Amino acid sequence: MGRRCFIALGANLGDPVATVKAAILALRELPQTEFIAASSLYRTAPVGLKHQPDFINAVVELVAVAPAPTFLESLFGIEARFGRQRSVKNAPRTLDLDLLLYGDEVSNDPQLTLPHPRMHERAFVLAPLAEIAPRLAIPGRGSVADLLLRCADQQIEKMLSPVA
Ligand code: PH2
Ligand code: MG
Ligand code: MG
Repeated sequence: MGRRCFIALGANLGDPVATVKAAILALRELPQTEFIAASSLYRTAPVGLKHQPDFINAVVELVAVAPAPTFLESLFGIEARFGRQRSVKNAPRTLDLDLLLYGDEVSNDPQLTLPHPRMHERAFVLAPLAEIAPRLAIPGRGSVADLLLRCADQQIEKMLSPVA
């Protein structure tokens, strides 16, 4: 059986709007997955990073059949195609794809922690997630809608331009 997966997209180098739109298309075309939904794009202030450009963020939902580590490898493949250089942690990036949720799987593996360990406190993840999955709950954390209310101090702006 396939698992319902949510992937966060983020970019703040080059042309981040074009990159995130193209990455959404790449996710739509991943083999052995069924595309379900993409959120709007959001322009967001950097969280936990100083002196970096604003980000463009979005969230995609799809159903995947590959095991989580294999699926994560396919996300790294898309990051690499978009020129992601893995230098220092949290460097500005052309494209970051984070696996937020893989069904209801819970994992403390440092290579792939599920749910994503910081998603519950980040408006740039929760707002696009709430847009496409308003009744979703994060295992161990609570409902996305409730968690988003606690992030009211974080600056994010929903963009009007269509994603595709
Ligand atoms: N990603 C980070 C750290 N901070 N801030 C915003 N606004 N958007 C991001 O995607 C983001 C961030 C680490 O991946
Ligand atoms: Mg990230
Ligand atoms: Mg990442």
